[in-house]
Amino acid sequence: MNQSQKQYEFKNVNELKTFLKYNQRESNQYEQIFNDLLHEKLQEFPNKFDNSLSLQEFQIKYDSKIPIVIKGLDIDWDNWNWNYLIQNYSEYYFRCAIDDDGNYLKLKFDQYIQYLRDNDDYNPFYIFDGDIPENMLNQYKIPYLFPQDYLSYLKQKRPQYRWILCGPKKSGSMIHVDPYETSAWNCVVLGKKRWIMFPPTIDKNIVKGKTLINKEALLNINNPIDYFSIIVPLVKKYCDQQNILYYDFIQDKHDTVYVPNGWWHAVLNIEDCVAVTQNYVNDQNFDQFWMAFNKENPTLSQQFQTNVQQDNLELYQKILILNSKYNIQIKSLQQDDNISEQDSLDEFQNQFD
Ligand SMILES: O=C(O)CCC(=O)C(=O)O
Ligand SMILES: [Fe+2]
Repeated sequence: MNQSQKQYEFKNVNELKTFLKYNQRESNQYEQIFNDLLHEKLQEFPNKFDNSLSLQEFQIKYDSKIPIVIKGLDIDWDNWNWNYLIQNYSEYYFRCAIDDDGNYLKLKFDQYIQYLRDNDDYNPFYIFDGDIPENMLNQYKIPYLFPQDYLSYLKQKRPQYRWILCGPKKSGSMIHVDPYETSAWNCVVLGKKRWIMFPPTIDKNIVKGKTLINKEALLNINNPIDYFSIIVPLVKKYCDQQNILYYDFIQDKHDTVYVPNGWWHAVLNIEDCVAVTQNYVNDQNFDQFWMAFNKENPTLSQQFQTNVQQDNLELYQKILILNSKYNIQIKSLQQDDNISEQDSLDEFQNQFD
């Protein structure tokens, strides 16, 4: 959220749709396309582990390098079934849309659940909320593979970095790379997702379909079903021809997907789905993070460097070496310098939205 952004709360989905002047195309045609996607035969995902994968092996072989799936990590969330969530959160409002001005649009959870069950939209509203209720936060532990969390040095200036995701089948996320070279984990508590992941080296215009179909056709591709059914086969074909490694796979209930920094990904919820995701910076992606962060968000970078200087001398030394190696001009803030909290948040949050 930045200063000009607002939050609007809607008591039911019709109010929200009226506000957005929302009208969905005929969804009948999407039923068939979605069913075809469900029946597509995918290759077995190769990098599957259970919690016998050691932290050391993860860091050496996979972290910041290769996507993996870890099965059965979220045992703490066994009580998160639909009934439990409805009973405990029906009065809460969750962000399930953003309008063209970047305002956050929230719906009461009991109304959202009704919508989730009744809708036949081809691109349904998707709860994607970085403001997780306190009593929900207490109910999950960060998986043991992700102990370091350097963004915590931003302290109270830290922008949102973890999200609750809840959506009906057909909802999902369009192709993107997470901001500032952060890596992420994503754990499905209920339901199933289909993922496509392409490596950082692939041409951006190709993953976005720009060089693969004509401009007018591309304009209509604004939802995960179209991305998966029209663009994904073309990008996969290109990758096969060019020998580029990609992953197209299903994330089952209680699977945690690890997304290395820089990897492109799109997600389609193939069942009604609840997930939690968190972005992080650690030793493995720090160098890339620091370069990207300075370029895109100088104000917050300055704050970050100042806080690290106070709290972690070893990391601070690393920053100084990177600054000199890549000619990054950054001065630590003086003790009493106070950057505007809002400025720093705006710069960061806009990257995520
Ligand atoms: O919809 C999803 O599960 C993907 C979420 C995601 O990619 C993200 O939070 O950056
Ligand atoms: Fe993402």
